Amino acid sequence: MTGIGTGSIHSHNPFMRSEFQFPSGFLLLPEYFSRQAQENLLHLVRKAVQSAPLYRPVMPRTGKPLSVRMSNFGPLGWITSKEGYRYGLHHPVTNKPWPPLPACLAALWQDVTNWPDLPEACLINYYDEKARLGLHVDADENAAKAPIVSVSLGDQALFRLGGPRRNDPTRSLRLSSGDVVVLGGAARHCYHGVDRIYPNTSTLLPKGGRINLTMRVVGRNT
Ligand code: MD3
Ligand code: FE
Repeated sequence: MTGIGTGSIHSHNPFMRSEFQFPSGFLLLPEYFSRQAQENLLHLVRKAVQSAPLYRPVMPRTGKPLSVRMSNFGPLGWITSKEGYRYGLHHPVTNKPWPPLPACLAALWQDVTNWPDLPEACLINYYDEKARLGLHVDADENAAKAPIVSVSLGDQALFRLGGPRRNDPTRSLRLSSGDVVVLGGAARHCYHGVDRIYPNTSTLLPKGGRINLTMRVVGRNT
């Protein structure tokens, strides 16, 4: 079965890939934050991780550690354990409440979304030069229609965005320090991950690496 008219040439031809289309609701705002604003934000993250230290989360079931280290601004924080993923009121190591969301992040949320409520959780991810984040969907929030807003600080990352199914075509883009990404609508439910960090691409963090902040509305009963 070769050639024209078999009807199967497209699906079996490895050179014929379906094309990536940006999901609706995906918005990249390059350099939303000035250098000065990035330094102010970094200072706030540093203060937060003094009381809520970065810790290495583990995969549910296997207990395998992730390479990304995490903390949160509250009131709620996203935490992982062998029992699974959940949102909780306390830091898993110190058992203290999470530090509050800084006003400038609340202001960002109000500037780039139309969502009536403020986010309850802001996950702080720290990537050293070897850290990665595998392709996943964010599905632990009850408020599935609320957007997510992300801020990148420090070294550039190769970010990969796919579609609602794991095997959908993907597109890679570099996220740089000061960039903001808004994930609303369909984009909110798309697969995504971080394939690599590009060392020495920013002078913001003296020891290098990348910080990503993601604000989320969690919703009822957590
Ligand atoms: C696309 N963080 O914390 S931020 C995560 O760079 C996460 O640390 C990545 O994925 C990071 O869960 C990506 C941008 C982002 C956040 C949430 C999304 C992109 C998204 C949800 C759906 C689709
Ligand atoms: Fe995610």
